[in-house]
Amino acid sequence: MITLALSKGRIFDETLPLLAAAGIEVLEDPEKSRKLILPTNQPGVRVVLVRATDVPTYVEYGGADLGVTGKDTLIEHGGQGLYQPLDLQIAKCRMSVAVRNDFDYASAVRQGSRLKVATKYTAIAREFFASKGVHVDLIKLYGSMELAPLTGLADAIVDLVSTGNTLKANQLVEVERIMDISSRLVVNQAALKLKQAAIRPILDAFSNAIESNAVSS
Ligand code: PRT
Ligand code: MG
Repeated sequence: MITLALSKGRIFDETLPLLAAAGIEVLEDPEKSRKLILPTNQPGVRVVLVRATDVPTYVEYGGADLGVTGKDTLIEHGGQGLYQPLDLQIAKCRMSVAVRNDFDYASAVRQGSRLKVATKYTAIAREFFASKGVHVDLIKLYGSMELAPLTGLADAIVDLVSTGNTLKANQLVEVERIMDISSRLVVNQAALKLKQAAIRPILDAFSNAIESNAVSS
């Protein structure tokens, strides 16, 4: 049995076409079912639904053989011990710094002021501001980062941006792009060896599907 860990929402939705390319069809809709283990049309393949940030943990410890997870999650929670063979080019976004549109970020940075930065991504934020030589006080949040500059909790946030609509709706502006983000396939090291015959064709099908998407877009 091959177990694939996915999180509900964009990662699940955007992985479906890749699975289809490998001949795998998930037989239940996670938005309708309450099941956490979803069967597929292939008796030897199942999908488990976990929180996005738990995907690396499931795969590392063998609760799943394969998983799909954002580069943000891999950097923040560690991808050590995971084989990362493919950038799937899905769930694309960017990690950025944003501030209130009336906040003079350039001057604050130039004057060497201490910035208060709220984020769920403290490792990425710490590393980014350290590399710029900007002093920061990091405030760890678990969601709704956009609220922090509006309430005076922080001067800036570090968060994922895709369309930019959420920032705009909250009078925030993107002032720096830290890195581009997409989702990766991660594979349990032992499974890769022991279940090669089952895993290899999935990797190949995914990789061909990514290539033809790249050609057509
Ligand atoms: O939401 P939940 O707390 O359950 O978990 P999660 O946020 O960890 O998972 P999920 O499913 O929301 O995101 C899973 C992965 O999708 C992330 O780890 C990213 O790699 C990727 N991804 C791609 C995104 C976005 N795009 C994205 N736009 N993750 C989150 N967002 C959020 C962002 O944080 C911000 O609040 O969407 C909002 C901004 O979107 P725009 O379009 O308004 O700019
Ligand atoms: Mg989310």
